[in-house]
Amino acid sequence: MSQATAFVNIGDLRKGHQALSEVIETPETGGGCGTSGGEGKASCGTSGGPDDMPAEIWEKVKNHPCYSEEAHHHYARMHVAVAPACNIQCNYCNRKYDCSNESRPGVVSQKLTPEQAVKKVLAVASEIPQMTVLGIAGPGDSLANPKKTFDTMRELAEKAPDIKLCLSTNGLALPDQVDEICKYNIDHVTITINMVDPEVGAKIYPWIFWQHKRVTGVEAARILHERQMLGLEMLTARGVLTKINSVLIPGVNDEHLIEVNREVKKRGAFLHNIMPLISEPEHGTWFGLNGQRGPTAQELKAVQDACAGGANLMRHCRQCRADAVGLLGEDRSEEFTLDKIEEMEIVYDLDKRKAYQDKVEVERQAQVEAKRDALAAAAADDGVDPDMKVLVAVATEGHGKVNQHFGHATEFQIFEVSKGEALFVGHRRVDLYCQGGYGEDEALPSVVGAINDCHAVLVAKIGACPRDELKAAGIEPVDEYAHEYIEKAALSWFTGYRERIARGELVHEVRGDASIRQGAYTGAAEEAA
Ligand code: CLF
Ligand code: SF4
Repeated sequence: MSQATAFVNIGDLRKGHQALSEVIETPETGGGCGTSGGEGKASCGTSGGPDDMPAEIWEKVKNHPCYSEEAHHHYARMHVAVAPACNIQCNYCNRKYDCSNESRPGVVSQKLTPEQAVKKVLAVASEIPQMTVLGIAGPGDSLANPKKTFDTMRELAEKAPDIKLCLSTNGLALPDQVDEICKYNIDHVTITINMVDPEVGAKIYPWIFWQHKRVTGVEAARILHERQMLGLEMLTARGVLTKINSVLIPGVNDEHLIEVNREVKKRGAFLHNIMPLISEPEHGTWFGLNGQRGPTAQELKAVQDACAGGANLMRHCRQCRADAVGLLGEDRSEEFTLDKIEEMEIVYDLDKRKAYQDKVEVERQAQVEAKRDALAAAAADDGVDPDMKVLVAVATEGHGKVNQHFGHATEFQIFEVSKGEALFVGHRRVDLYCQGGYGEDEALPSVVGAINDCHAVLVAKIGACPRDELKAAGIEPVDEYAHEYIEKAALSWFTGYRERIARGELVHEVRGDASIRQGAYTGAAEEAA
């Protein structure tokens, strides 16, 4: 791929965008992803399809759950924890927990040797045919452990040729490893870039380990910044797709991330993933222990929106563990512990995997067509404000459908719906409401808090008690679109909502802010199901 091709993706920042404070104060009906559009293609660029990018790039992203929002409903990834060491210190990281580069706090249950990792990948691939991507994302830095990382990648490139290889790094060692990355066809590289100004960087990174010694302060941040930019430019020149992860730290780098977006776009980054800081005292991080808070849902969305406007912005990141397995948002790693793998019959059957993925593509096409039909229906003039946008929460366990009971949801997907679009704009983790057949009343306020900016919640089923409480909070529980495709369901509900406004049955009101749940337990759904 040419260098020029790599630059097609992150679009222009919204021209003359508002100050962040203005964006945050804008009611959600007037702000949001689509509002910043209108100057080109939809701002949530990862929802792009084959018509939005060159064929060779579509081939690389179409079944990568992180690089394509649409793919994440259908395809899974896994991480192998072969890289324990790190060459820098971030103020949001406590290695006892995990790598915030690419994960939520939570211990890695088992660190693996490359041999164990390869065996685990083949075991997962034989059981989960929709697992299409293997990533190395810690628990330290993949490139601070180059031998373990590349030994794993080399064997997998031979033994599992249909699996895409992916890695994540803080970028310090990246320029030295670009040749190795290309040698094993690692087509997707994530660099965590939280600043382009070393003064800002000094508030995030207390030290780096560089050329056999520890470097601190602004000098450390300057070296890290230069290595990150150089590594990004080198990958772009070699045609490797890059994703930039940025941790949004209120008061430290929030407005600065707009500058980061501009700089990484200039250097050919494919995607920018702005994630909320996860920071609780019990995580033992410097930020957590010193009272640094994470952003609210509206603060996060405001920064993402300010960076949008044609950009490929990732909004579906789940801040995975470094040993996660499954669809984004689910974690099946417990099914694949080393002792369980020992007892498994591992049959890596390429034909079987391909046949399954062909079926997924048929389903995916049906989802695209359902959305197209629903958009046509939503376009009719109904006399209501044509620019109205609302958020809806959706309970789903995959396949792009509204197919989960309210009480079984450990996260809700958030879609911004207007007459012209139904866009994925994020997810909210929640405490599980249903605990073994009965509702956990204490969990309900936290669920309501997590989706408090939404007008409706679309579910497969919901009990009377949570239904009443949601209504009382001004959130409409909707189960009439059970098992329909999400975008179609959201657009159909929205069309009906507008019709009720047009008939004078209800008055549209702006919703409030929502809270971002920190490190919710995501494995509980299976237990409850
Ligand atoms: Fe893993 Fe990262 Fe590759 Fe994805 S995760 S190394 S790009 S395969 Fe994905 Fe997880 Fe977010 Fe990372 S949702 S934390 S962006
Ligand atoms: Fe932790 Fe990752 Fe930062 Fe290293 S790069 S300190 S492992 S968050």
